Amino acid sequence: MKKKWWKESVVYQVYPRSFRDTTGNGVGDIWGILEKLDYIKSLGVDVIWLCPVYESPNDDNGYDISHYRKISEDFGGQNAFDELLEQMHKKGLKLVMDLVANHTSDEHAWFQEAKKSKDNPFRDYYIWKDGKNGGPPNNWTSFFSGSAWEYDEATQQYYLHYFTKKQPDLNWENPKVRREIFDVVEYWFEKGVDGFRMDVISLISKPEGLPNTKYEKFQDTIVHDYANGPKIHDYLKEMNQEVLSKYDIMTVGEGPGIDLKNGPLYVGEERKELDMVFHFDHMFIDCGIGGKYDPQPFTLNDFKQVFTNWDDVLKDKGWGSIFLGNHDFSRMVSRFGDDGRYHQASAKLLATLLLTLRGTVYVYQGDEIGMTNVAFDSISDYNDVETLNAWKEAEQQGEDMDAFLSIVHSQSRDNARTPVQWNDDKNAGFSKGEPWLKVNPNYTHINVAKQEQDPNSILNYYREMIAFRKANPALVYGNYACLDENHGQLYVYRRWDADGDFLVLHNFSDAPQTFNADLKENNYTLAKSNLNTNKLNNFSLDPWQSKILKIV
Ligand code: ISL
Repeated sequence: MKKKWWKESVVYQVYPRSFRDTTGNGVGDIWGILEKLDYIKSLGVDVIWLCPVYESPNDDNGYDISHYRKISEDFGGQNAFDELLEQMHKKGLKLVMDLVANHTSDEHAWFQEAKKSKDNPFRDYYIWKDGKNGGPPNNWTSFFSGSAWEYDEATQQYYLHYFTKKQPDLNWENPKVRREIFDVVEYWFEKGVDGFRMDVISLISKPEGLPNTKYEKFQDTIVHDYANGPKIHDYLKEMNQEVLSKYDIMTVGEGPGIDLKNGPLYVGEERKELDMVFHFDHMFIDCGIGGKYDPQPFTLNDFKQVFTNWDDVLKDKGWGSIFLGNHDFSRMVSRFGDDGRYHQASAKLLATLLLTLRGTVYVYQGDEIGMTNVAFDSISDYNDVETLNAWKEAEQQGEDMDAFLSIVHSQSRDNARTPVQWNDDKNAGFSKGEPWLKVNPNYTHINVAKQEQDPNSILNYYREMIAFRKANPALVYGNYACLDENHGQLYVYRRWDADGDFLVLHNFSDAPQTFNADLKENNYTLAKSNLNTNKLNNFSLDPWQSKILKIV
């Protein structure tokens, strides 16, 4: 496997709206990121992925861009951005931006033109169709509830929007659209940006003829109808050739509908498309027919299988990305760990997991202190458009709304968007004003300032684990083999190459567990654990314990 800086990097994801507000308007800003740059650097990470900071009416918090070359004044404008890039580079940090090119905002100049008339030169930048039998052109639904089509009275046609109706999909069939996007990418690379995370890039090529979907489960519709369209790889190859290949940058494509079969097609090194993708196999592991708002139990074995299968399909071909949370899902410790009694141990276990798998590691802001889900009493405290639309739909369908509120508590994207908990001052030290989204009341005991003081904190454990990974390249590049596929509580794997050999054990339960395996031929030393333990170099684990054993 060829060595590359981005394979060895640990990426820290910043959702700027919730990171740190320096102006008191309740919205995080780039000046706030600058203020905390030394903190980010102190984690030992190499790259910041910055969620969208462009001009936007914020129907979907910046994922609806109205100007691709302008930094939103809410976030501090171009000056703040230039300063951020300069300071980051001085400190040896790289900056990856978010490219949202499946759709624009309906307030983007292109769409404003496009909707003027059927023969407007920009009409073909978007996907317009006549209705059928007095309704939309097909039965597609939006990611955020309701039809994926919006009727435009003035020109009497529908336009396609996979997300909100304020996020019309671009028509990538149109070479002018592709040129516009490639120019945007080039514009930011020329400014010195080090890469792009490409939003829903798997959705840019639409299926021929836009046929009705026959699937009941939305996840299936995504895989079979919306994602991986017939021209997707042509478009990515073209983008690579036209612009990506000319710079020493990294790309990670976000990919609903990317699966084990097509994943390697996006990131195969020979194919020259993208460097990495985010697949969602583990993130939708608990979704039922109704999708995210229809949560179902899952097993640890299914969870392990996802990582094992992906390592298997990518090894020797391309490179993976390892993440357990982002701004679209609930908090990883609440979801895959235990945010009650074993909060600290399980948050550290998940950190150990993240930092010992093969692939580039992405840490989402706040996870390094074990931030948890929140449970607001009223839907009026929620902001996320996905949550609010799902709520409206459930109301219309006459669902039990008390029960639905508890689903919101576990599933809402706002779980990951509550402001970062810096200290126990008012608003967790996030803002002197009224935060755009309430802070999680547990900030009084879960916060950065407190964890800075505690050598055993989750925060300091992240620092240690990041340093540990960097000191042991076998954890980055080494082979991976899962050793306990059928154990319901343990996840045990080996990572090895010429540089080192490790056995990594995790106990995903609140009871002690022992790994029974005949591995006696080796000698083990305990290289790291998330718990202070006296059971050193054996295979017994306390509740939510991780151990990294060095094989000598
Ligand atoms: O959040 C999800 C499920 O609840 C995902 O399906 C998510 O909508 C999907 O992965 C796409 O996410 C990305 O594009 C969206 C934006 O709202 C998300 O924040 C972004 O990460 C539209 O741009």
